[in-house]
This record gives sequence, C-alpha cells and structure tokens, in this order.
Amino acid sequence: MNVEGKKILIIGAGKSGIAAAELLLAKKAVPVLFDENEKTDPEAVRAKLPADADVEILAGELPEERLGEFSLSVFSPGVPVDTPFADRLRAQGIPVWGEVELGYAFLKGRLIAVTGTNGKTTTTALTGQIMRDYYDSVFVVGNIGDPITAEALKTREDSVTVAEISSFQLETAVDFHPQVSAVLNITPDHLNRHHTMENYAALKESITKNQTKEDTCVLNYSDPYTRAMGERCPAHVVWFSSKEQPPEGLYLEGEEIFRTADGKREHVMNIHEMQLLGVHNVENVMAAIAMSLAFGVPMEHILDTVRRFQAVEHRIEFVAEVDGVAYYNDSKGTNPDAAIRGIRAMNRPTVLIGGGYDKQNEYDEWIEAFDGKVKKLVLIGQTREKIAACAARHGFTDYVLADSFEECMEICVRSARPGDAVLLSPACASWGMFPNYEVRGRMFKEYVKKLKG
Ligand code: UMA
Repeated sequence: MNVEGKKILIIGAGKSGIAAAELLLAKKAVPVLFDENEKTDPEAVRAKLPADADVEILAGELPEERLGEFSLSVFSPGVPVDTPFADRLRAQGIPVWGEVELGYAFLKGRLIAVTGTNGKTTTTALTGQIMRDYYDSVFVVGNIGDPITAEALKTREDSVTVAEISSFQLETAVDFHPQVSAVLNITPDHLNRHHTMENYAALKESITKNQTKEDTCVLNYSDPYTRAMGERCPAHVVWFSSKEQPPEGLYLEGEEIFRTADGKREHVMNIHEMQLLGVHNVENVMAAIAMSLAFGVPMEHILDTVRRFQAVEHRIEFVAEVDGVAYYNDSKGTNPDAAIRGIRAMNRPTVLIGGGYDKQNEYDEWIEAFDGKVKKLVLIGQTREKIAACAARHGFTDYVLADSFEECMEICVRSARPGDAVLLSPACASWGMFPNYEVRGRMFKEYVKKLKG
C-alpha cells in the first residue's frame, strides 16, 4: 500500500492512534491526529510521538471544511463508526478504516487472529508463547495491548503475528485475512455499541470473511453461536469442546484432553499438567493447541509451552494473602460471563467487587452464579444501582454501594475474615472511574500490597 504524501485522518489519540501515526510517518504519509475529547492536551499527545514528528493534533470538533483534505480515515477501536461523523467521511468518499486494517496492510508473514467474548487474551498470550518458543520472529498484538500498527513494519516474510481481535476492531476490517482464526465463544457484551446479539455475533464471525479452504478456523463446538458458524465457515473448521466430542478437533473427557483427526483419536494431556485453572482455561488451551497445530508446530513443542504457561495479569490473578484473606485480581472480568468464570474459580467465602461502566448488560446470570459463595457484594461505578436492584430481585441483599475505589477497598478489608477471599471481578468495563481495566487491576494490587506492607 502506498500512502506516501497522502493526508490521513486518525481518530482517537490513545495507544492505537499514536501507533498509527508513527507507522504513517515512517511511510512518509501526512497523519493528522484528531481526538473528539475536547479536553485532550495536544502537547501531552505530542510528547508520546517521536521528538522530530511533524504531526498536526486536533481536539474537540473537526471543522467540516477540513474533511476534503483527507484521502483515508483510520479509526481507533474505541471510536464507533455508526455515527454522523463517520457518515460524513463516507459521504465525501473517504474510506473509513480501523487501526487494525492499517496495520494489516503493512504486515508481512503469517497471521493468527483470535476473537470471542472471553478467553481471548489468555488464548492469544499462550498461542503467542507457543509461537515464540518455536519460531524466530513472532509478534503478539491487538486488543491484548500492543497495537498492530506498532509492530507491523518490523514483520518479515518469515514472521508469525498472533493478534487478539475485538468486535470493535472487526467492525472496520476490510481485507484482514488470517491464515488461522478462532472464535472462542459468544455471550452478551458491548451491546451498547453493537445494539443486538445478532450484530455482535455477525461481527465476531466476520473474522473468517476473507478466509478460504486453505485456511483454518478454530471454533467452540458447544457454543450455539460458534457451532452455527461452522456450517457457513469458508475455512477448514477444527473444533474444541469441554462438554462433548466433536467430529474433528480437541475435547475434554473427565480430566483428559483428547484429539481426533483423520478418524484417529489421540490422548493429548491431563489437565493437571497445566498451570492454568478452570474449565474455561482448558477451552483456551485446546483452542491454542488447535491453532498451533494448524500453524505447523509439532505437538510435543506445543505441550512443553502449555505445561509452563502461567495465568496472564488481571485474569483471576492471585495477588497476596493478608491476615488470612486471599486477594484476587480479575479486573479483566469486564462482562457478566467473564465474571461468572471468576466467581466459579473461588473456593472460599468471597467479598466481591462489582460494577463500573454501563455496557447495557444484564446481571441476572452473574448474581445467580454467586451460589452462596459471595458473602458481600461491594458496588462501584455507573452500574451500581442497576446491579443492586438486580441482586435484590434475586434475593441477594448483602450489597453495599461505595462512592470511590478507596472506600470500596476499605469496606472489603473490614468485611473479610480470615479464610475469605476478596475478588475484584466487576462484570463491567472500568471506564468512567479508570482509563482501562489494567489501571483498575493495578490500583487493586497496589492497595493490597500496601496492606501487606
Ligand atoms: N475517542 C474519541 N471518540 C470516541 C471515543 C474515544 O475520540 O468516540 C478517543 C478518546 O478520547 C481517547 C482515544 O479515542 O483519547 C482512545 O482510543 P481507544 O478507545 O481506541 O483506546 P486505545 O488506547 O487506542 O486502545 C485500543 C483498545 N481500546 C478499546 O477498544 C476501547 C485497547 O483494548 C487495545 O488494547 C489497544 O487499542 C491496542 O490495540 C482495550 C479494551 O478495553 C484493552 N478493549 C475492549 C475489551 O477488551 O472489551 C474491546
């Protein structure tokens, strides 16, 4: 793709926007960074760019008459594309791309892309580690935290890129074509942006839209949405399941993982050989094994990495035990389904921290999953009243509303007794109180470390 001399509008001056601007500068384009947040400080944004970067930075509103200057627009994942602003760009004939599509246009080598509602980060990190342990040039990018545009220009013909891809990023995918894809599961999330489950599931499915029979798609056999995708999938389908035996792929029987391929069944491993906990993680491991096999990594190399691989930060992460209370950071529990996995993994009476940004999710199933284990629910953020009302409807009244994260932590410490757990697994995004779930998780960990100190 030749962008030399072209003026390109980047929307969103976060991680993705900065990385996209750097890539475009390296390709001699003229990027203009625009952030719709009027409080954006252009100098603070400039400080994140290379010292000699000549980039115009705009904040607030973009004057209509300027739109004609641009030959392409690149949206950050957090910026919706079904808005009047995006429509105005399209009306002027300016293509609306996502940051992932821009990175993809410059990517060399082979690509694995992982999507799904939950388990994406663990599966991407594990698959990335398997690739790193076997191949020379490996990049792990996308929603996991490192934008694809930050790494794309470093890739070579023999590189392997493993990308975690969110529904936001798929909304603007055009030519994005992974050789191996995976859709891990689909449960309600981000419905404030995608409006219906049908839209959301269709976006996840679009990860396969440019794949062919030469490619592989790894799907969950026991999830109704991904099962149905298998019937329409343009790529060769390999299944995984923790509940039943699929026609081809990996599955769990008791505590053993098996694989069937070409009509033959082989034993893969016992789940106690892995360091990761919970059935959801067995699913993530099976998906990672299936993708790695499809990429040509021999089974014994894959299993060697799987056996050593530890939980990723913010995903049911044990922080410390203080005065007999175990503290767990599951800040990545940003939707009810992910948070159900968090609560299921607890084996002690639990003081649970919930609430945050309102993505218009329903909390009934999450509250039901408390199953007598949650002794107190401490609620924070925009959704705290909505969750409290839902808890009361389900007969759970041991909840308390906190006005700040500090107050929430004080209540947790006061309520937990030796032998209990305190779990941050909020079932909501962090936005509104924190810039992202990582900051939320780190604040939790810092508080616990201070307690310990
Ligand atoms: N902004 C606008 N207009 C808007 C919304 C935001 O101008 O309508 C501006 C904000 O003022 C801000 C900037 O856009 O300055 C932020 O852009 P962004 O939200 O795309 O955030 P980035 O820092 O670029 O991070 C993004 C992903 N964020 C989101 O999808 C919300 C990160 O995923 C990802 O790690 C990063 O790109 C690198 O690829 C985070 C996430 O929460 C972890 N993802 C969601 C999830 O996992 O549930 C999808």
